[in-house]
Amino acid sequence: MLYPIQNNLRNRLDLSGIWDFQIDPERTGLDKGYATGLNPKEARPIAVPGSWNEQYEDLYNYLDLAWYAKRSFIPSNWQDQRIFIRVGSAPYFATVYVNGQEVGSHEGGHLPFAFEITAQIKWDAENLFAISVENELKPTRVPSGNIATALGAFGSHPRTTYDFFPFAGLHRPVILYTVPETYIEDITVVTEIAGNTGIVKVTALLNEPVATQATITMNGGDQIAQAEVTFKEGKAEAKLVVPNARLWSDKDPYLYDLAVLTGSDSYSLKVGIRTIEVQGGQILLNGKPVKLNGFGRHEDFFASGKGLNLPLLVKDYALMRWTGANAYRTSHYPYSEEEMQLADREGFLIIDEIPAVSLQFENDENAAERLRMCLQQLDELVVRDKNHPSVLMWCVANEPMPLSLRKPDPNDPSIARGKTFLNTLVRHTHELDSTRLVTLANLTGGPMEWMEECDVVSMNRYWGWYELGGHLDEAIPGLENELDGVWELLHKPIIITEFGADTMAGMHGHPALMWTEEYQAQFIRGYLEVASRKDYIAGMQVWNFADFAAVQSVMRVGGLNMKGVFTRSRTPKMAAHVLREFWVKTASPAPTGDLVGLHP
Ligand code: BDP
Repeated sequence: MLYPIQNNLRNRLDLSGIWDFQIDPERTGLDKGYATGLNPKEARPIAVPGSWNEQYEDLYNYLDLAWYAKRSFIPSNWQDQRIFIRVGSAPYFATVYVNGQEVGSHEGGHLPFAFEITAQIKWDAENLFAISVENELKPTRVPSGNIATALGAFGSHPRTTYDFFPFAGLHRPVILYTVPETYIEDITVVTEIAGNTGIVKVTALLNEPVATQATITMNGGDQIAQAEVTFKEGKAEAKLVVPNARLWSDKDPYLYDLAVLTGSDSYSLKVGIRTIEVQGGQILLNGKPVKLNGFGRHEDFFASGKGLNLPLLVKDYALMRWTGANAYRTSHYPYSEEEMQLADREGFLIIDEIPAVSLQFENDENAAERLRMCLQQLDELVVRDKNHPSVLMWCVANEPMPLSLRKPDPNDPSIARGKTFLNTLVRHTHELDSTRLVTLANLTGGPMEWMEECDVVSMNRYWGWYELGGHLDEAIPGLENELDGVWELLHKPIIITEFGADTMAGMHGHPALMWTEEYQAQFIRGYLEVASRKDYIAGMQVWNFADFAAVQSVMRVGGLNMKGVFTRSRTPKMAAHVLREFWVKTASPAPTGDLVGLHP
């Protein structure tokens, strides 16, 4: 699943823009011929990328089937190429039609899929691209909806098991791209370091098991490494040696240009030379301890919903840098590929997560269905993101929970079922990628035995909010005790992947009461002070970077989760300044870079 690029041998045409759109709650659109064009009297304009829920007030809670349609000519000089349509993200189930013919379907949001459409293309007329999408909340989907949760939360609308709005639609660009008849289908880059030398192992695959010659080049300004390779049965491997390699890190995110050139095709990508490992309670980046300080986030904004919003992305990176953050988790699903490219360039350290949020293990049947989906999501994520130096760790689940969460019962069968399920995910991920770390985010009361096979222990903690709300004097020492206990038990690096307090921007109090900016600032300060005394803490990630849309419930004022240290419109709350005090004051010099330059 290489990202589509434009070069002298490959083409791409981004279909982003205004599409026609029509909802289909009766699911009769196919019979009515929507695959060959929507009804002009009923269709309305919609932006792609974007969530439909934020674009029309009457569609806010609509999650059933909807149709998108767009017409486009194809350049005539594409005629000797193979043509694909690629959808960046369409939660949850999408089917693609070209000129009325179905070309394929995909299940699961947040990850790209592509279908070959060479045979369906018309060269002398406009082509019609139609995509149906639905994001129904179902018990066996990942993440699940319309099912009771062990959290026993108040009823919410829509009825998710998770705390973010289930936005729907074509969330990322729809791209047409071409490749030659025989093309480079995949490239895997793995880097190692030996002294000052960088070793870059490249494996390239062709779409056919043919034999051919190729050149692989790594270019880094005045440094060039090159290898001549032979594809045998469609596969070639090379080991490039880069003396005095400039290593990739959060402080110096240096990227080399790697190019694979065969007789008929060429593909290039950015490569960062770096290693990642754990040693005792520390995470080592290029052999040196590193802390992953930053945030849990969401792809979320007014009007665009979960749609790719490039100005927002640039702005958020500048704001994160301003706080001194160097890391974040793609909570609770894979973020856009454009964002991962920015993370490589700007030196952010990423924990890359699949959409396995709030997993339950109530019976074997449902667990088997969810496991199938989680494994598919891991396969698709690792294939998509394996070459990003920014990705240090895969996160296979967020807050999986036993049925007995609220009434502890050691004989609860969902504990053993959950352990088998989660161990399967962790092992599968290690098999897919032995070069990165694997974790899962544990919630308060979640069985610690579920963490045993993880490289890093991720903990989401709300002492002082959901537990001991308002009692920071008890909550903070309680946190310290719990952390020491987990370290004693597991002896692995610990990242607090969530900690935070809902805060109404502009609300103040003395004393600092829950929901005031003062309370959030004290809460975050308390957690960071504890962390600063613990060598085994490998990172602190505040929940959340910004306020975000959640489902309506008595817990969410105006449908928003307000744990952001920035508001949804990106105004800092007091807590953002606390982060800056801890992370900018204590950090080494910031890297240079365009975005960093915006905030000296
Ligand atoms: C955690 C979840 C996260 C929620 C957060 C909260 O991982 O998705 O948004 O709590 O309640 O349990 O704010």
